[in-house]
Amino acid sequence: MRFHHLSYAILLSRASAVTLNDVCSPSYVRAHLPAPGFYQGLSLDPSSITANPVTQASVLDNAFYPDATFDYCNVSFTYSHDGLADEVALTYWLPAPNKFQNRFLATGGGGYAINSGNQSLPGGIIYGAVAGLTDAGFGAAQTNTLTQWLAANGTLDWHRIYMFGYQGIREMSELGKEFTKSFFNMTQSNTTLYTYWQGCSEGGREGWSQVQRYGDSFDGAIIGAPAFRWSFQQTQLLYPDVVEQTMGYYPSPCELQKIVNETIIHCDPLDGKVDGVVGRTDLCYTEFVEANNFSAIAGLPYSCPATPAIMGAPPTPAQQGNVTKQAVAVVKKILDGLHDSQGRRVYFAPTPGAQMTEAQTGYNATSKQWGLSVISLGGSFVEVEINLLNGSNIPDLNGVTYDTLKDWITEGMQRFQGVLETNWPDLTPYKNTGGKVLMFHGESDWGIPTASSVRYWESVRKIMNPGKSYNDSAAAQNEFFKLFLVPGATHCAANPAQPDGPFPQTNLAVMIDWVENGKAPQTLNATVLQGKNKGQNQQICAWPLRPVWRANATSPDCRFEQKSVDYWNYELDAFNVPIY
Ligand SMILES: *[C@@H]1O[C@H](CO)[C@@H](O)[C@H](O)[C@H]1NC(C)=O
Ligand SMILES: *[C@@H]1O[C@H](CO)[C@@H](O)[C@H](O)[C@H]1NC(C)=O
Ligand SMILES: *[C@@H]1O[C@H](CO)[C@@H](O)[C@H](O)[C@H]1NC(C)=O
Ligand SMILES: *[C@@H]1O[C@H](CO)[C@@H](O)[C@H](O)[C@H]1NC(C)=O
Ligand SMILES: *[C@@H]1O[C@H](CO)[C@@H](O)[C@H](O)[C@H]1NC(C)=O
Ligand SMILES: *[C@@H]1O[C@H](CO)[C@@H](O)[C@H](O)[C@H]1NC(C)=O
Ligand SMILES: *[C@@H]1O[C@H](CO)[C@@H](O)[C@H](O)[C@H]1NC(C)=O
Ligand SMILES: *[C@@H]1O[C@H](CO)[C@@H](O)[C@H](O)[C@H]1NC(C)=O
Ligand SMILES: *[C@@H]1O[C@H](CO)[C@@H](O)[C@H](O)[C@H]1NC(C)=O
Ligand SMILES: *[C@@H]1O[C@H](CO)[C@@H](O)[C@H](O)[C@H]1NC(C)=O
Ligand SMILES: *[C@@H]1O[C@H](CO)[C@@H](O)[C@H](O)[C@H]1NC(C)=O
Ligand SMILES: *[C@@H]1O[C@H](CO)[C@@H](O)[C@H](O)[C@H]1NC(C)=O
Ligand SMILES: [Ca+2]
Repeated sequence: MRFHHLSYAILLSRASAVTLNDVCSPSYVRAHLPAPGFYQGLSLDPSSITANPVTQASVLDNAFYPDATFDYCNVSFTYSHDGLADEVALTYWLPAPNKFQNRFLATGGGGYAINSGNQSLPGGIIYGAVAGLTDAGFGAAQTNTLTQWLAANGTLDWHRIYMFGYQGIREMSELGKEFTKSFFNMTQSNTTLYTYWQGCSEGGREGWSQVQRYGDSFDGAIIGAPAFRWSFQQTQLLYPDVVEQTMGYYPSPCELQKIVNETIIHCDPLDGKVDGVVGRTDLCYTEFVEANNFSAIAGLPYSCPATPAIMGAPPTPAQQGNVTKQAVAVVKKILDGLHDSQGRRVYFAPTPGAQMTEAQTGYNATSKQWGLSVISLGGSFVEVEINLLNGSNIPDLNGVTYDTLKDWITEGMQRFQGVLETNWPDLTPYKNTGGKVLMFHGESDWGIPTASSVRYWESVRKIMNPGKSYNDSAAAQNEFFKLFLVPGATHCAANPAQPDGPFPQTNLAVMIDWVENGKAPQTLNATVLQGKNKGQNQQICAWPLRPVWRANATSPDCRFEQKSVDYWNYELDAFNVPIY
C-alpha cells in the first residue's frame, strides 16, 4: 500500500513537472491534433498551427469571471470543409499542465459576432479549463458576420448561416474536446474530461443551439439572456420605433430617461427593500405601470446637459421640459408589448425599469426636433434576412404597422426554423446524458425581454413533463435546468442605473460544483460589482420562486407566488401554432 502511494506520488510529481514551455509549441500541437477523419467532412491544416506561451496575463472587472492573473498556451489552427474552399480558424487557450483540471470550456459571441475576441476565454483558464472559440469561417470580419450572410442581393449563403446558427460551434467544441484529451495525455479510459459552455446574448443562443441538438454537447451549459426565438427577438427590437411612429410622438432621450428613473424609484420598494433595485418587475408592471400611478409622471420636470459628439454619434443639445402625457402614453404602449391590429399578443416587451435603448430617438439639427431613429440591430434583420439586401439597416419604417412586424416574425420563423430560431423545447437527450443547464437573465434587460427566457423554461417544462402538476414538473425540470432572473441587471451585465443589484460572476464555479460534485445550486451565487457595496454577496432566487426582502437580510427570501407565475406566462394568442 505504502509503496503504491509512493510511486503514485512520484508519477504525480513527474506529471506536474511538465511546464507550459515544454508543450506549448507548434510541433507538440501538431503531434496532438485530432486524427484525420476524427470529424467527418473536416480536414485540419497542420501547416496553419501557431502556438506560443503567454505568461502573467491579467483580466479585470469582467461580468463572468473574477479578476485574475494566469499563464496559458495560445494555440490556433484552421480546417476546411471537404468539398468547399472555405477556411475556419480555431483558437484554444490551454492552462499550464499543473493547472489543468480536466475541463474544457466552449465559448461564443454576441450580436452578430461568433466569438468575443479574447474576452470569454479567461473564464475557462481561471478554472483549469481549456477554452475555445471559432471564427466559423468569417475571418477577421466575424465581429459582424451579417455582412457575409448573402452571396448576392437576393441569395442567402446558407452554408455561412448554418455555420453561424450551430455548426461552427459544434465543430469547435468536438475538435476542442479531442485536442484537449490528446494534448494532456488523457488516454486512460477512466479519466473524465468535463465539458462546459458559457455565453450570453448571441452566446446564449449558441449555447442552446448545442444543448437542443446534441445530448453529448456539454456536461454543463451556462446560458445568459439568449437571443433565441430568433425572428421574434430581432423584430421586437423595432416595436418601440413603430409605437413612436404610430402615435406620432418622439420623446427625447432625456424625457425617456426621466420616465425610467421615476419607474425605478417607485418600483424599488415593491420587493421589500429600498436599494435602488427593482427586484420585482412583475409587481412594478401591475402596481405601477398598469395602475394610475404611471400617469403621474406626466408634468414632472426633466433636464439633461448637452453632449459632445463621441465615436461617430452626433452631438445632442441640452434637453429640458416637463414630461408630456404623450411621452407617458408612448412608454406605456411600449411596455405593453407588441399586439396585432386585432389586439392579440404577438410578443413581450422589456420589463419596466429597463433602459429604453430601443426607443431612442435621433436629433435633427435642422428642424431642431427629435424624430425616428431606426435601431439597426432590428433593422438589419429585416434588411438582410427578410428583404435579402446587403445593407446594415432599413432606410425607414414607412408604412410599417404592428401587423407588418408580425408578418416579418412569421416569415423569419419559417425561413430560419431549423437553423436560427433555437427554441426546440425537448431536451431529453441532453437530460438523459446527465447534462445541466444554468440559465440566467437580467430582470432589467433592455434588449432581450426577460419574459423570453421564462417562456422557454415553461415550454420545456410542459413538453418534457406531460400530465404532471405545475409543482411536480417544475421540480423535475429543476433537477437539470434552472433559471435565475437577476434583479436589476441589464443585458448580460450589471446595470449602472441600479448599481446595488447583484450579478452572477461566478457561474462557472457554481456549474462545476453541480456537474463534478453533484451540488445543485438552490440559489445562484452573485456579487454586487459596482457602487458603494461592491463585493457584497447576494443570492438570486431560482424560477419560479420570486424574491421578497425581509428587513436587514443579506439575501431575499425566495417565495412561490401564483400571481407572479401567472404574470410571466404570457399567451401569444396572435399565433395559432405553438410558440416555444
Ligand atoms: C486581449 O486583447 C487585448 C487587445 O489586443 C490585449 O490588450 C489584452 O492584453 C488581451 N488579454 C489577454 C488576457 O490576453
Ligand atoms: C495568439 O495567437 C494568435 C495567432 O497566432 C496571435 O495573433 C496572437 O497575437 C497571439 N496572442 C498572444 C497574446 O500571444
Ligand atoms: C456586403 O457588404 C459588405 C460590406 O458591408 C461587403 O464586404 C460584402 O462583400 C458585401 N457582400 C455582397 C454579397 O455584396
Ligand atoms: C504527454 O506525454 C508525453 C510523452 O510521455 C510527454 O512528453 C508530454 O510532456 C506529456 N504532456 C503533458 C501535457 O503532460
Ligand atoms: C485510473 O486507472 C489507473 C490504472 O488503472 C489508476 O492508477 C488511476 O488511479 C485511475 N484514475 C482515476 C481518476 O480513477
Ligand atoms: C436618471 O438617474 C440617473 C442616476 O441613475 C441620473 O444620473 C440622471 O441624471 C437621471 N436622468 C434624468 C433625466 O433625470
Ligand atoms: C400608487 O399610488 C397610490 C395612491 O397614491 C399609492 O398608495 C401607491 O403606493 C402607489 N404605488 C406605487 C408602486 O407607486
Ligand atoms: C413644468 O412644471 C412646473 C411645475 O412642476 C411648472 O412650474 C413649469 O412652468 C412647467 N414648465 C413648462 C415648460 O411647462
Ligand atoms: C431634418 O429636418 C429638415 C427640416 O425640417 C428636413 O428637411 C429633413 O428632411 C430632416 N432630416 C431628416 C434626416 O429627417
Ligand atoms: C445590394 O443591396 C444594398 C442595400 O440595399 C445596396 O446598397 C447595394 O447596392 C446592392 N448591391 C447590388 C449589387 O445591387
Ligand atoms: C460566491 O461569490 C462570492 C463573492 O460574492 C465568492 O467569494 C465565492 O467564491 C463564490 N462562490 C462560488 C461557489 O463561486
Ligand atoms: C435592522 O437594522 C437596523 C439598524 O441596524 C435596526 O435598527 C433594526 O431594528 C433592524 N431591524 C430588524 C427587523 O432587525
Ligand atoms: Ca428594491
